[in-house]
Amino acid sequence: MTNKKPLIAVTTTNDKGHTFLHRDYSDAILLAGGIPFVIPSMGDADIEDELVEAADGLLLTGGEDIDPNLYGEEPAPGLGTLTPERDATEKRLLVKFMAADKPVFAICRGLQLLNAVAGGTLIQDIERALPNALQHRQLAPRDHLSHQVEVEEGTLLMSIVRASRVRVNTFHHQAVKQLAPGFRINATAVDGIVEGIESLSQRFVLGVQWHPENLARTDAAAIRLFEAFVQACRFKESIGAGGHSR
Ligand SMILES: [Mn+2]
Repeated sequence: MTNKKPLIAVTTTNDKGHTFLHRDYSDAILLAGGIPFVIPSMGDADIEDELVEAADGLLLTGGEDIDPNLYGEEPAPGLGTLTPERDATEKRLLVKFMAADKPVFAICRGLQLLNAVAGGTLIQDIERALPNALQHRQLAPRDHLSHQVEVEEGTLLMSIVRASRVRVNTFHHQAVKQLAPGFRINATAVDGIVEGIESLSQRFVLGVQWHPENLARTDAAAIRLFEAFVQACRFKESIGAGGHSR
């Protein structure tokens, strides 16, 4: 373990010539003791390799819908805006960070990308697929805690939030359909919508469907998520039995 602040690669949306990141993401990393390192969409494999080597962890942020081609489905009515270049960049980075066993924290779209890249599928539009589901696209302010999620016992998520129920904000219309192999569900809403997943084999590959970055100043579970992620990024190798060391 080192006292140096870990460097966290943070993914962004490229839109109309701008690289866009909501400031709450970088503020939450700073608050948790990390250094946010904002990365644009890229296409250069050598640069990406160097980035993965330089960075201590990857934060996959929220954004537009995941291209259903990524999980072997055709576009359905209700599918929103796609950002294929971002999908491609994030997919390559995710695979490389996971291969290096560096921590990945995936928020909202990030969780969906994680599940798709790891071999799962997505509900393209919750309202169409599940008309009786809760409202998962809240119209309340970003930091309003809209719905409850039940946290699974014995999960990494439970060890971080230390509560079997948390209230969360919600800004998504897509969700996990089929869970990726090698992952487990760690949180669920009362309507059955998956609200969190984590890797069974990697030391810290965790996704949440809500937006803890908007809650980092006000909600204990939210800041703990960022602190646990940044803490995991301080370790250069696996801890404990069963981990592989380098
Ligand atoms: Mn939700």
